[in-house]
Amino acid sequence: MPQYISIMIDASTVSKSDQFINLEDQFGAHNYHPLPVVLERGEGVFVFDVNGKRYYDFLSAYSAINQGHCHPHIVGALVEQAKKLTLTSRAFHNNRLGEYEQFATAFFGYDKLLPMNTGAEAVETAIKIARKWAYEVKGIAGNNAQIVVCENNFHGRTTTIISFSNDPVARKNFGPYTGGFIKIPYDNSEALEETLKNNPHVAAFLVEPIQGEAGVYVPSSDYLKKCKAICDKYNVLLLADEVQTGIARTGRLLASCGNCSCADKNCSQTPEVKADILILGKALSGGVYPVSAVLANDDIMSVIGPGNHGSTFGGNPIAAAVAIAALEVVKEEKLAEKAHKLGELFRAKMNEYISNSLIVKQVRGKGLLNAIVINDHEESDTAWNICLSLRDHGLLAKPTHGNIIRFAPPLVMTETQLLECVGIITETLSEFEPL
Ligand code: IF1
Repeated sequence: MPQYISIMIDASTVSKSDQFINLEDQFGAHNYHPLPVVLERGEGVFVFDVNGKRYYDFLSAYSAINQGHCHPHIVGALVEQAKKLTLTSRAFHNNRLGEYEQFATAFFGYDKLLPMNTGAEAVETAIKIARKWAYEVKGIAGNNAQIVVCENNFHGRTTTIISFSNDPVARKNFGPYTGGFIKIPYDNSEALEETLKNNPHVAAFLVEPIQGEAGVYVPSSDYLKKCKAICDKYNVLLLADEVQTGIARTGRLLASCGNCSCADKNCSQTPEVKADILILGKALSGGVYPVSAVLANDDIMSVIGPGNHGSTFGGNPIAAAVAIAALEVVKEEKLAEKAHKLGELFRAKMNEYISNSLIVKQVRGKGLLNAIVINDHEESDTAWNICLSLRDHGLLAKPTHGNIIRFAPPLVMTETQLLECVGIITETLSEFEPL
């Protein structure tokens, strides 16, 4: 009997959601363990499942949907461009790429942009540029360049990137691993100085301004500033992976902006710390299309020449049109300012709850990238069960590292909606408090 017939028979006895889940289970590789909910539509801060139930989205596709689901301005740009020209490859020019590069370099304050598609590709690109710069500009002897990274980093899934991960689940049995990386503790500028002082072969320091996957760890406020000064002292490039923290998520256009209050003063285009190489992805397209980018000034980007690097889809006209629209939304709707204000409110409300809670230990984060720490051991299923209950109450979130729940709603949320969500979250949590 053909496979699809057996599925049709299942359909009469199994719930609608379970049918979709079973299909993935049967025909898809098992590289994820999703929360059991099947979504079919999104609008702004909401997603809707196949039964029409509405949820607040508190994951935003891991911060790709900062502009909200299916933002009409971004989807409009996608549709218009898709009807005209979708892909040329970089063998030929297209009439959208240059316009996008001009727009984005002005937006972030760099000379040049190198377009890619996914975050991991952009990280790989930054690593390649840094190594080439080390040999051709800094003068490190061939094949000796080292890149300093942080413990508990998350930069993507390629073989090189997982080589310098210390998450056994992401890395085990994928060797042999790529060499040339030195791992130091996060939020420890002394460790960086110590490493650079003793090693003339370091090309770059690759860092997340806030460690997302590790559980939303916000470093001390002067960490990046100190790191940048140390990097400058030893002629080492600072590579900021803002794939998750960038594009207004943390209350300013870029999280590497430091601890100034530019969200209030609208000075987000002149960050306090300016990375030598800026890595963007996710919300660069508002989650509408895979768009990533690496930005740098000419003294660094000029090491890349024809044939050194590329991608069939990188810089395609749809990506260019979508990214311009996505950045326009960030600016026009003042999403950095909104994330800053709503984030303060969210943490204040959660702290009120935590002061009388036994089940929640802490809330931490910046802007609308936040997490709560559940008072249980890392292997417990409490956080997972809380997320199942949140789902039943109409709010979607996902645990990270067992006992941590990340809360990252779209930035287009209103204050009234945020307060309603705080209500849903605290009510759900109270069901889990010990009696
Ligand atoms: C998954 C995490 C988030 C990233 C940073 C590069 C990339 C990511 C700082 C790579 C990607 C994603 C990937 C996704 C889950 C998600 C994630 F929990 F795994 F860590 F967001 F927190 N730099 N993060 O966060 O970008 O190639 O995926 O476009 O791998 O399951 P990508």
